[in-house]
Amino acid sequence: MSVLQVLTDAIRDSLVEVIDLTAPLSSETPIIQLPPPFGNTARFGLTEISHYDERGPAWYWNDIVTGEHTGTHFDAPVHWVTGKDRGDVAQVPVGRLIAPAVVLDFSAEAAENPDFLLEVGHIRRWEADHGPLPDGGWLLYRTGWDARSADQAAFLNANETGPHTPGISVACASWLAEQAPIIGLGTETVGTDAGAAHSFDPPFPCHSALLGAGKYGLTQLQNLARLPATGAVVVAGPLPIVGGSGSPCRALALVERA
Ligand code: 23J
Ligand code: MN
Repeated sequence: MSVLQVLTDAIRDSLVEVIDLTAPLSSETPIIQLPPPFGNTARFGLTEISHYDERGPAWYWNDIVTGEHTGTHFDAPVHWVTGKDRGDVAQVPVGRLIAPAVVLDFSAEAAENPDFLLEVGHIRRWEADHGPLPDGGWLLYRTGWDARSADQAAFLNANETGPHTPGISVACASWLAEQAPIIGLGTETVGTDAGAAHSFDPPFPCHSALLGAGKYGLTQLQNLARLPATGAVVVAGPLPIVGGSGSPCRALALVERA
């Protein structure tokens, strides 16, 4: 039997489970909030065109309003100044949108400390137990933050010193960009960087290093708790927005059930 026949049979028979990693898109979906003087992204919104009425008696449809970086979304290299000469979201090779993924679970650490930062040593210890990070695949960073995603205030977790959400250290971001074989980093938080990363040196090191190295970001993921540490396959579907810096994205995982 062909590989694809085996796969589709396995999905039909629930030997391969399809898990949705995507947050529902609505006007309630949390968005990042940058301080002045920076610009901010739009909330997701629907504008009704017709609803089986005089504007269209047999059809319902909407226009959508959204930022490229609203909700579960894909960061393309050109999103950051370090990647300004690299690809936009329409130029991501489609073969990279289906890739293996590993899940590193630091939800206990993040529950203790919302500013928890992943270090290279954490990844090295994880690799000692589970093997190397996947060549051409995703590092999905579980922090438990998806449990907060229905509530913008809890999700951004900001106080007078700014947002406090878990992330990746400067050294670890450089290492993931330059040394690790991954194509990208997926997180449960509003962006790939820690809430406090505005004051890191350099600021926003995940964006800076990974996108500068031509790697990708995938954010506001859900249901990583349902994935195994190794062996999942991620299917990511950003829209091919010509010239776009990113896109809302349907992210699915395929997981083999024993
Ligand atoms: C612009 C500036 C800073 C950040 C971001 C965007 C994101 O997190 C994003 O969605 O790419 S941290
Ligand atoms: Mn983004």
